[in-house]
Amino acid sequence: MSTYPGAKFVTSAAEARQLAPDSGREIAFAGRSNSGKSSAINAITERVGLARVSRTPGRTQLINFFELAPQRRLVDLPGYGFAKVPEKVRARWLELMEHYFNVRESLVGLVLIVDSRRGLGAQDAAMLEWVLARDRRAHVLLSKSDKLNRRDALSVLRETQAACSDAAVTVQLFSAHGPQGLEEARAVLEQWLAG
Ligand SMILES: Nc1nc2c(ncn2[C@@H]2O[C@H](COP(=O)(O)OP(=O)(O)OP(=O)(O)O)[C@@H](O)[C@H]2O)c(=O)[nH]1
Ligand SMILES: [Mg+2]
Repeated sequence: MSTYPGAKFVTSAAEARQLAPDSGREIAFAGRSNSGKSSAINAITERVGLARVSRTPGRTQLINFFELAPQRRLVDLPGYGFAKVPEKVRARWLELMEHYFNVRESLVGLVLIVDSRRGLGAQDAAMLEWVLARDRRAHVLLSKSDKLNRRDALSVLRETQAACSDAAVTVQLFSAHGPQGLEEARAVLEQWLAG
């Protein structure tokens, strides 16, 4: 049975005033477009199709809220880093993200999804700095680890751990398809959402 049998979609926000009520605790999932954010949410909650896995990266610029239990949420943030997006869309993304991270008191931590074949990029690092500057924790999922052999996977894990030296950041290998690292990821979320 799912760890979160009551998991459900709550609401989508395209702008600041549409955010879900800011109470309880929530964890945000961020990352490049196509890095596997929605797949990670589905795998972790064991709910196929809870978050929509996209075929057209970067098309939806929405913040999607999912409730695991009363007052406990996961948040699927719009991806960044995709090419061919008008400057206007990029500017709106930045505005919405800044607003979200500045106002959100219920935000306890960020799960940053990084495609293990690409490794940590400049925008990922900037995102980490953003949340650390706001005294939140971060956990990096090196996603799609099923696409790498064991040696390459361990090497990207070590490189990323070395790049993320802040004590508030942890890193693990993860596959939504493998599956690999599901229990490790769930344990982090459980701990963050407790209390
Ligand atoms: N092999 C493999 N493919 C994956 C994994 N996770 C996601 N994918 C694939 O990667 C693509 C993007 O996955 P999504 O979960 O939609 O990624 P996203 O980060 O939510 O993308 P956007 O919402 O567009 O920003 C899909 O084709 C997924 O099937 C994984 O662990 N392993
Ligand atoms: Mg998605």
